[in-house]
Amino acid sequence: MARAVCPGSYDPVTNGHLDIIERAAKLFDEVVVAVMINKNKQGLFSIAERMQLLTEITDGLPNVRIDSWHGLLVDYCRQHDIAAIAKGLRSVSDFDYELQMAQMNRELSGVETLLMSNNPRYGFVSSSLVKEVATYGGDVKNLVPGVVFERLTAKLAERSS
Ligand code: COD
Repeated sequence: MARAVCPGSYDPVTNGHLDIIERAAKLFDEVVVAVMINKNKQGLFSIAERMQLLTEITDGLPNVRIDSWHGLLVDYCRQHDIAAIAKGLRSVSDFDYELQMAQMNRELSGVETLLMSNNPRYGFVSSSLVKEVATYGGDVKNLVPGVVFERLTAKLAERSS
């Protein structure tokens, strides 16, 4: 079985992420979307909330499952018999960083990385920009799945009250 992992912080998942997950799901028998836990970084959404959002938006993709992991991505790949990491590329700056990680991951474990060109519609979209724009009242409705928009709006309202 050909398995891939789509790793990320997903705080929160955006339409750019979803596009990559959907396309990876067409290429592999199974795709695991792994929410990587960074204990030094306080997110807006908890790991459980990010996983719940990912579960809801990938409901229609039967070969996609959601998991979380703390530690090296290559250790997750080894433990789960995953041969490929699937990621999206937005820009030249993404490329430099992603190439470095791809080479390190291959050196450490032999796991290959598939870098997929982003959907140009979402080339400027990142979780951090979405959060910043939404915090100041900007409209991010077209940049994230509907359920993410609802929870993001609710969370920001809760925080400011
Ligand atoms: N369009 C297309 N793709 C996108 C978009 C978009 N608009 N936005 C994001 N992506 C893709 C990118 O491929 C990105 O890599 C991925 O989605 C995840 O994005 P984020 O922002 O949710 O997550 P990051 O960038 O914080 O994730 C970094 C990782 C957690 C994947 C990385 O740090 C990691 O693998 N950490 C685990 C520890 C480890 O193994 N470290 C050594 C690495 S060599």
